[in-house]
Amino acid sequence: MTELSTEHRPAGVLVTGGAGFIGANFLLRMVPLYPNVHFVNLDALTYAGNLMNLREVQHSGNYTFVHGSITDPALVRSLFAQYHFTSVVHFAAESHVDRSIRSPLGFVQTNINGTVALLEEARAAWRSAMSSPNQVRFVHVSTDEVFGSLGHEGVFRPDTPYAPRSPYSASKAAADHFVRAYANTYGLPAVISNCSNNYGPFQFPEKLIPLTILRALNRQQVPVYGTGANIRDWLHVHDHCAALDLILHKGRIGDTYLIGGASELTNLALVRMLLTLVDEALDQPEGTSLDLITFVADRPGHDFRYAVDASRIRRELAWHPSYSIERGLRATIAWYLSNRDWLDAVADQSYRNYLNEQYSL
Ligand code: NAD
Ligand code: TDX
Repeated sequence: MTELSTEHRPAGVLVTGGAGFIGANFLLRMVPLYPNVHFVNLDALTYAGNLMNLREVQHSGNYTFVHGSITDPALVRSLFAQYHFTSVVHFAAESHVDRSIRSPLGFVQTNINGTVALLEEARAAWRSAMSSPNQVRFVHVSTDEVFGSLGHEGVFRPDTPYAPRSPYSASKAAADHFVRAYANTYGLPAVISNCSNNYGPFQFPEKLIPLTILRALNRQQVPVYGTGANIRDWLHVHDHCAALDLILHKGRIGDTYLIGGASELTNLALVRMLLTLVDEALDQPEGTSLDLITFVADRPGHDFRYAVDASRIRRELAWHPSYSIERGLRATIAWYLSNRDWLDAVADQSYRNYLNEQYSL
């Protein structure tokens, strides 16, 4: 279902989940970079939503925050009517695999039902615009986990069959299928991206990298699941956001772009490198933090390895990751060290009051 596209020129962009980790990094890039484009951030502010992430743009004239859920059709409809969006960039989701194992239903509600509700509103609002090429565009942000688990060899490609194995990845896979169904059945101009594990500023410290940094700073044990042999491909969030910027403007309607960091490591190698770099950043003797590593029970159904073939986005959109893993980890540690107020607010949960303080709700 590919069709060559010239550039899409967004005027108003609905960003869902923009108070989360990747969505916030995306807005921090896009709001100053495109001052003539209005960005509306619709976020339900679950535990993962943090308006402190957006302090740098919160007073920008081309940025508006709306507190609400993608599962609320009347609200989404009213936003389409008010802002006449040309584009949707859909990040909102429940994103943590371990939480999905403990309670899958919330993942069905947001990731599947919420995505379909959003697609319905886009379809209704864009009924007459959908036939004009590039007038409107729906960018769906998904994960490489929809393809399942690899052994030591091989990579995921855009045509790799879906084989999700956790409640999280099953819910993301279902969402991807609905986006394709809307493109095929109704002609909704959609592009899907499936990226590998992100890391960088503003990531909630339930995910491996910020969890390890936070616990090392507090001299707490760092849990490594199983033997630490599982492999992930790490992508710096700034590289991911640069890719999404290109996809929003120049991605081919109907296509799927795989985005990876070309930085595959076992979890144990990653944690060891990270702890060594933390020691360096804190001026501690090398190896001080390594004794914090603690092997714990494995994640049920733990996918062994993810790796993507990102050649399409490299070739078609001239994107490539700019961060090596070492440079990215150094920058990330430096960010967490110089943003202790953010880490403290997350640790003591006071970030949840930021909404009331800033928006007098
Ligand atoms: P996150 O958990 O940090 O943020 C999710 C955001 O969505 C939060 O701000 C939350 O408040 C919001 N949200 C949740 N339910 C909502 C609802 N019903 N309505 C509106 N907002 C809602 O997630 P993230 O790591 O920034 O991931 C963003 C997207 O990228 C997700 O779709 C995720 O599946 C995908 N993704 C993430 C990674 C990664 O490594 N973090 C990798 C690949 C894909
Ligand atoms: O404490 C831990 N110890 C540990 O060994 C945690 C939290 C994780 N792990 C392991 C599990 C994974 O193999 O580290 C690896 C990375 O774990 P997460 O940070 O939870 O990420 P992952 O499960 O790989 O999924 C992430 O990347 C793909 C995001 O959370 C998803 O939203 C994204 O789609």
